[in-house]
Amino acid sequence: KVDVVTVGESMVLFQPITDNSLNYAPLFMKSLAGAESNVAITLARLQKKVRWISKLGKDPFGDFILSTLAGEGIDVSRVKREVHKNTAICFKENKGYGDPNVYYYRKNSAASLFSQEDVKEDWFENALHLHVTGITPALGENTVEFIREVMVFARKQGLSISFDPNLRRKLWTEEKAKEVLLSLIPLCDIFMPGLEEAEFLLGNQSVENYGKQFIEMGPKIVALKLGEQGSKGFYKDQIIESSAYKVNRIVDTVGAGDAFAAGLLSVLLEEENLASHEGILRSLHHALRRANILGALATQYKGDWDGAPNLEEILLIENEKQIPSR
Ligand code: KDG
Repeated sequence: KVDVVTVGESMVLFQPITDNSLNYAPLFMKSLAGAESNVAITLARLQKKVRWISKLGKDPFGDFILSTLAGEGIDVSRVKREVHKNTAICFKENKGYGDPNVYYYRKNSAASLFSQEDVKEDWFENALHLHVTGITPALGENTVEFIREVMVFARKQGLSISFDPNLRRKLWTEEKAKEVLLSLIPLCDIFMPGLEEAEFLLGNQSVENYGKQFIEMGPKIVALKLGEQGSKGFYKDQIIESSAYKVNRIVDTVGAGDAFAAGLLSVLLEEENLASHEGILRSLHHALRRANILGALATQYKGDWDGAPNLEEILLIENEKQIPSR
C-alpha cells in the first residue's frame, strides 16, 4: 500500500555555506529542493509510504536527486530519465535577514516537458492519496493540462487529493496563475493555501470568508496557513483554530509550507479519521497542530527539509517532552 503519491519537479539546490549574497559567495553547499519532494521526505520520516513521480535529466544531478529520495525510503520507480534534457537547478540566497531569494535555472528542464500523455496507468497503483502543487502547472507549455490530467486520473482511481497552490510569481504571469490555480481547486479534497495566496486568489477579505469561499468551490477541507498566527481549518460549517508553535529565531522560511502539508496529511490520512464526520473534526485539530509544529520547525534549519523530525521525535514534541540526544 502507498499512502501518498506526489508528482512534481525537484531541483538541485545550491546555497552559500555562510549567509552571503550570491554575488560574492565563494563556496556553496549542494542539497535538494522541490515542494513535492519536500512533502514526500517529511511524510516518509513520519513513516508514511510515499511515491514521488517526476522526470529528471540523465545527468549526475538527476542521479543525486534519485538516490537522495530513495535513501529517504521513497518509491522512485516511476521516475523517467530524459537523455537530452537537464535536471533543474536553483540557488538560494540567504543574507541573514528577510525571506531568502530563490533563483531558478529550470527552463526546458526534463520535468518542464511533462504533458498529458505522460500520465501512466501504474502511477496510482495501490495508492490512497495524491498530493500536488501549483508549481507544476507553471513549469512548461503542457503542464497545465498535465496536472489536470494527473488529478482527474487519480480521482478516477479512487484517490483523495490535496492541493497546495504554492504561488511562484517568477514562473508565470499573475493573470495565468490566478486563472489556473482557481480552476484546480474544485479538483481537490484538501486545499492548503497561505494567507497571501488566499488574498491573491480571492482579493482582500476576512480569513473566515476565505475559508467559506474555498469550501464552496468544492474541497472537503481547507487549511489556511497564517504564519505566526498558526492556522485555521475549515470543514463544512466548522472552523478549527490552531495556534502557532513558538520558535525563537527564524533561519529559513523556505519549505515551511511543505512541512505543514506533510504534517496535516500524516494525521488526516489515518484511515479511521477520514471515515466519519466526527473523525475528521477530531483529527483536524491534531492535524493542524502537527502541521503548525512541523512548519515552525522547518524555519529552524537552512535546507528545505534536511532537519525534518522523524515520527518518534514529533510524538515527543506533540506531548511537550524532551527529545533525548542520541
Ligand atoms: O516550497 C519550497 C519550494 O519552493 C522549493 O523547494 C523550491 O520547489 C521549489 C520551487 O519551485 O520554488
